[in-house]
Amino acid sequence: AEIAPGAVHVPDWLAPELRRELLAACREWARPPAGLRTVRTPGGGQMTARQVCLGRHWYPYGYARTVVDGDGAPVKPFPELLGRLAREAVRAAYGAEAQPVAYGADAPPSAYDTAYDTAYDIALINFYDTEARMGMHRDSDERADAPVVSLSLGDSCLFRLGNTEHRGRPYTDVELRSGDLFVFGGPSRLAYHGVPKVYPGTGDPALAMGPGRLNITLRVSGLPD
Ligand code: MD3
Ligand code: FE
Repeated sequence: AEIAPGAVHVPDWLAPELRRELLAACREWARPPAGLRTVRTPGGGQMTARQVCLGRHWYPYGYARTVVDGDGAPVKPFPELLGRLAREAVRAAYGAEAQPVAYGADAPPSAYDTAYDTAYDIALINFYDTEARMGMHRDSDERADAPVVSLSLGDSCLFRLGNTEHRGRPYTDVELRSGDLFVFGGPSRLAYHGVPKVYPGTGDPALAMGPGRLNITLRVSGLPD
């Protein structure tokens, strides 16, 4: 379903076997060094969702090769499995008609055209316990306009997609469940968004994940190698 221009929700997209594989991989990626960490915000607060990064380390507000605000370790590599998954996800959300006929100078200036030949190179994985939230924000630290791909595992949440002007209304609320895909490109790439609530006990019985929610976002950094 297209929730807003360029924002496409594909419920139940991940095959059960792939959900299990991703959960197991997330548990490995969460281990130190460069494992799960609490993100401190510039105002002296901290995010309630904890995070692990692959490819590049995100910190407010930029990307680094090492965990500059944690153990200082080199960031874990971005696995090719996630690169393939990202390209498949964009194709699933936008369909074959979104495939670029031209790439580069001749391509039309829309994020719909940029995705397929673009190398996804960053994963930000957020771990929500049942109390965790994410306030309304924009993702503007990437230097590329390729769509952000989001995969959800575990407990359901309330996801809020706002507008590109400010944090407030109008917004559209969507429930995200285990296995759902969401792709945010085109006019929605810089929209405000957040996670106001996790719904305890709504998780995926087939996953045996325990309470909480996992979200994997796949991104194109636009940064030099
Ligand atoms: C809409 N994560 O990591 S995923 C984030 O569920 C983030 O953990 C949330 O916001 C989560 O930055 C939401 C959905 C998402 C991700 C990126 C977006 C929505 C987006 C970028 C632009 C617009
Ligand atoms: Fe975000």
